[in-house]
Amino acid sequence: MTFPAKFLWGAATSAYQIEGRAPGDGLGSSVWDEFCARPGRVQGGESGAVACDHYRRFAADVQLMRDLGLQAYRFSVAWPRVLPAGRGAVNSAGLAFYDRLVDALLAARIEPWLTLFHWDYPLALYREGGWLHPDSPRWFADYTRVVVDRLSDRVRHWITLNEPQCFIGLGHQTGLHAPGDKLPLDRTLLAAHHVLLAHGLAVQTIRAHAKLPPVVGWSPTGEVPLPATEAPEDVGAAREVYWHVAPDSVWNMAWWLGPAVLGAYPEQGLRAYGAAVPRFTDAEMRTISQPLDFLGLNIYHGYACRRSGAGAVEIVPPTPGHAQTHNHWRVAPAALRWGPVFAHERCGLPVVITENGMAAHDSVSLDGAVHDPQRIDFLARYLGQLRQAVADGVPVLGYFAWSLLDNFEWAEGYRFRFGLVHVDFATQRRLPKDSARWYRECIRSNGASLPLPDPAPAGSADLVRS
Ligand code: IFM
Repeated sequence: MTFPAKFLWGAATSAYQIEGRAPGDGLGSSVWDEFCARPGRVQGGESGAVACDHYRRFAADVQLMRDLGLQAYRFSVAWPRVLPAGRGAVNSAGLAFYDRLVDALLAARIEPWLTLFHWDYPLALYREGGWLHPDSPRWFADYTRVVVDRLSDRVRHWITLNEPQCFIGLGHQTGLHAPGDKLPLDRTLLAAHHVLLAHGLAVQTIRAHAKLPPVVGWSPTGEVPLPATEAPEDVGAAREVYWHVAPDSVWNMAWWLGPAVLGAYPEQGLRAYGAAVPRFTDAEMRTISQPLDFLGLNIYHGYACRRSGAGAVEIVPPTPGHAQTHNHWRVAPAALRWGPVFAHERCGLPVVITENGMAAHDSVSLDGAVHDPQRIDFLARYLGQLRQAVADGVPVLGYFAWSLLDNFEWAEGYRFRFGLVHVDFATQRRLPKDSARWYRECIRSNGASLPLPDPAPAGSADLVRS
């Protein structure tokens, strides 16, 4: 059991989390700049003002990627860096940065995977109504056009939006992320509808204007329900939960993948949300459901489900003391099998894991190295399960580790380190962790260096074993 011959190995980052706001380059403000300045919203009052200073250090960072043997690098473009007011005047210095980055990647034989939106929404547009504004899908499409016109002679791989569940759920419904809104459900769903339209228009824009034949997808996320055993009834229970829409939350796959991939909001979701569903037209649904080349999945954690004797679905609590990451996410390797399986069997698209990784208690040891055996163990277990998804018949095209660098973890500030490369935020010194060397060998061998037999048990037995 191996990975396909053309399997692509990469690592991912996002603009606000690493670039920093090098002054004097014409960058506009994003909702995250404003949110970070509000007392008490971000751990330690921290922000992405400097972050990894990647804007100035990108060339050395590309060299790090080369040393790691990366075949692909997923980054995001900061919308307010390109269009400081979100629309209208283009900041040529901002676009020139992405030019240089893409050129450096190609010179290092690293394929650029470009995400158009990873949460740093232009503050000026937010003040005009943001994702609630009926013109917001068009604003995003116009921004997409600017990026495509400039970079599509070299960039082939495009991701429209990263984790809509997060920037709408946390940003607009619970207020834990920028812009910090706590909208009622009907307004939240209106913003979500505009996000879906923005995705569809962006796909159309890419396909209409890209110079190189584009490969287009997007990257939803979610905790994956896992069958407690491989018995068909438990697999069925997990599948049912995977596609379920809870009445008060946008944390699900169905409300996002239904329109974007299958052309319709899910019936169960329409019933669950009821009167809060925005008005929409058939023409809008056609705009949203553009053909995609792949489905990006950001997968970190999962929880076990089973079918009870009475036929109901039960969520199975984890064994006390079950392994967790530093930020208290449950370690659940089988998520990287069942997430792709459930998504692919309904959507029919090839899958790319556009994010996976963990926050660990990383620090520089007395010997000067960063030893992160838990991350190595985590990656080995999860990749073993991804290999199982491939064996199950899912066309998995690639895998992006989150993240290349330790970086700004949103409302958590800098306290959770997800990088393969350690960053000393006082000096900006980069130090590849043990996991970076481990990942390099995994890439070099196309996964053959992973332990066999699979280190993680089948199903999610690791979550429910007592
Ligand atoms: O850091 C984030 C990233 O921006 C989006 N996906 C999850 C990561 C870890 O929380």
